[in-house]
Amino acid sequence: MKIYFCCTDFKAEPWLAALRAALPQAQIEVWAPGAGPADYAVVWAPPQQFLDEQPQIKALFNIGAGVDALTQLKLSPKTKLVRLDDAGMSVQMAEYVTHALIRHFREFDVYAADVANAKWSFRKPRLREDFPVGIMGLGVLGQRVVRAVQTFEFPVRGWSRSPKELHGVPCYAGDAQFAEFLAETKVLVCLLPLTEETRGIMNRETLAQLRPGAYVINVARGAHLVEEDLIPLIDSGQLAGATLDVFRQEPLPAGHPFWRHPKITVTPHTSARTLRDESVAQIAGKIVALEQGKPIAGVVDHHKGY
Ligand code: NDP
Ligand code: OXD
Repeated sequence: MKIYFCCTDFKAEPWLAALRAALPQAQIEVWAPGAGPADYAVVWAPPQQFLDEQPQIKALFNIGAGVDALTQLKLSPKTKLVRLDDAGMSVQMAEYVTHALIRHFREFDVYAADVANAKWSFRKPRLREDFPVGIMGLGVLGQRVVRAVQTFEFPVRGWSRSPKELHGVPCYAGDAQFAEFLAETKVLVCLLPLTEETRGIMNRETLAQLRPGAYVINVARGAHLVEEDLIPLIDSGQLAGATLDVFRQEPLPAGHPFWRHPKITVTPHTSARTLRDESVAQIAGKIVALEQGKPIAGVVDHHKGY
């Protein structure tokens, strides 16, 4: 069995070593243009040439949860595309989102500024009932974040494409219930896949439907947010601020206004990192299952785009 590794932005050597240890029977190499046909590939943002040259591939394993870098290429709907299914990312996402939520709710940035000036100050306690958290995307990551937010007793609601039943969580689904979901939300968390339906979903019109003084946490993809619309909404007081981990252009350009806005916190696409050992174990297990003709989880629906 032959497997190619074709991952932009990842150092190949440690991945090759881990994959070879997990699948000793396989021949595993870095893909190069013109290379012969392989059975499987481990990919992250591969070039179109790779897809064009490897139409026979039995499955492409994306080493991330989001497959938008692949769905924007010309990809045969027959190609089995498999995304990472948690693989250690959901607990990281839960940490990141609860950290951003609690930092905002408890006004820790204000304390940090006071402490920097040796000022001993207190803020008036706020009520968590006044900070209902709305999570867009109730998949693997969204549902883990719901649980984390519930631990701290914030009211939480969720929105997804298809209806869901989650214990103690009002769930909204589809376009018809989007406005109702937004109207009740004070802290909006985006954990959607980037598809043609979700691109630009956070914009002037939708963000203005949140509760006044709402806060935005975007941990999904930069293109979910119409970036030009955010700062005017914050400066007018309609929004209280935002924590952003993802951007339309990454790395975020040095001159981008998000870097220096006092009410925007920027992190470098790090909310849930791909963990090599967990990812390799998951991918190797799925390759073995496919070779035995067994079904696997995490196969992307080309029609839905995630
Ligand atoms: P899943 O596929 O498990 O979940 C996606 C969720 O989004 C599902 O609940 C789905 O609804 C919902 N959804 C999709 N389209 C729509 C729509 N048009 N309207 C309403 N809801 C919709 O994905 P994961 O939870 O594993 O990952 C989510 C995203 O997080 C990834 O696609 C990626 O972009 C991002 N991510 C970011 C990382 C980072 O470091 N910043 C790390 C990892 C992931 P339904 O349940 O009905 O299908
Ligand atoms: C992912 C990511 O999609 O890291 O997994 O963004």
